[in-house]
Amino acid sequence: MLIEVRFVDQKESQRNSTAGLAAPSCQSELILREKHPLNLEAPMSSLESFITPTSNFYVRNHFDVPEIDAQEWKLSVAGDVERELSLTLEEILSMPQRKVVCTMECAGNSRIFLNGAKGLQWAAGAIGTAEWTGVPLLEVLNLAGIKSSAIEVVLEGADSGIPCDEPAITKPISFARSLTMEEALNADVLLAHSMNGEPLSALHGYPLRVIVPGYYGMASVKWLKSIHVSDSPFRGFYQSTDYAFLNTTHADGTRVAIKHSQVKSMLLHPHAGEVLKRGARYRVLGVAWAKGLIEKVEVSVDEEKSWAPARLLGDTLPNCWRFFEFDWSVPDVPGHRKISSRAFDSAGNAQPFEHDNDAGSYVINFVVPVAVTVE
Ligand SMILES: Nc1nc2c(c(=O)[nH]1)N[C@H]1C(S)=C(S)[C@@H](COP(=O)(O)O)O[C@H]1N2
Ligand SMILES: [Mo]
Repeated sequence: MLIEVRFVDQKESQRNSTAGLAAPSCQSELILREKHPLNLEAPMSSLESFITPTSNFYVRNHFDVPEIDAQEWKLSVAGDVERELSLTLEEILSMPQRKVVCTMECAGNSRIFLNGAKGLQWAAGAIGTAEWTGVPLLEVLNLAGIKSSAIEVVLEGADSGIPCDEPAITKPISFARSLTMEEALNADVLLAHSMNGEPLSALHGYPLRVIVPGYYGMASVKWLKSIHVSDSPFRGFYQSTDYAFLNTTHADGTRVAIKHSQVKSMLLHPHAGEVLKRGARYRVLGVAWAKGLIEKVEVSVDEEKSWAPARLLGDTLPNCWRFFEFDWSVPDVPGHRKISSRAFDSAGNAQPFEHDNDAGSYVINFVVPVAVTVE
């Protein structure tokens, strides 16, 4: 299989960096976090445009990328439906289309800030924003006809394997997640065939993937092979063991799935370890996102004693990140300084100062100060 991105070795990029973050430069290579399966992270320096170029968009795989022949490929729709379907790509492409722009973040993004939590050691670049084109999932569900007994829609990818560090699992499983009926019928949930105007690449789910705007990336199942409409709650591994809250359980004792993106912001300039000129005027730049809309962002340049509003840039778009800036008069005294940003969403949620331990090594959205040196 051809991989169309170039990437740099993680250790190499760490040598040139502070706190494990890729050294900011104009390089656009993804950082290799794991070879088998392939996991790639965007360098922070490549996250400054509203749309993330596909070549800089992070890749999160649990298993090897499946090889799919689009001529042979079919999407099966079964379960609690009036008519079972087996749709070719051509048939899907002839259905009503919709474009959705949204930010997608891996639920494990920023894990390095948990200092040793198990899992891939993502810095802050397992995030990106893209324009997706596809058929709303509800169009396919309407075509099949949902029975009144249906409560969930299970979306299954064509990739499979045995998850590592899971002795209880001895046979290959596939990557699958479910949506409640209400979630599945949101017109913005797409079966996407294109990303940023081009057919999906193999790494991003060719020929068809799910896009669930406003949710962490795990909901957006790649290499979709089947849709199963179900009359009972799905309790698959990636729904109720992995990507699930530790101390929050259903009545049957299984864990509650992680779903919505929680409000978060990060600074792009300055980056950790940056050296700033004393007395200079510095344009602090960052980005904030949440499910829904960002209401405001505040910046602190005094160790989080006081906060001042940042200027939000660009238009406000649901489920999309929003850049912000803040003019800082760098103090005239040399020394170490810390800068923090904190986002608030329109649903009234504030970015927290501490990690929610119930989320385990996921949902890492707490405020992380950036340490700089004034010279
Ligand atoms: N079939 C399948 N879908 C998947 C995954 C996977 O491993 N297999 N990873 C999920 C996770 S955890 C994330 S964060 C996103 C990443 O999408 P990307 O690789 O296009 O950035 O895909 C999701 N969909
Ligand atoms: Mo993820």
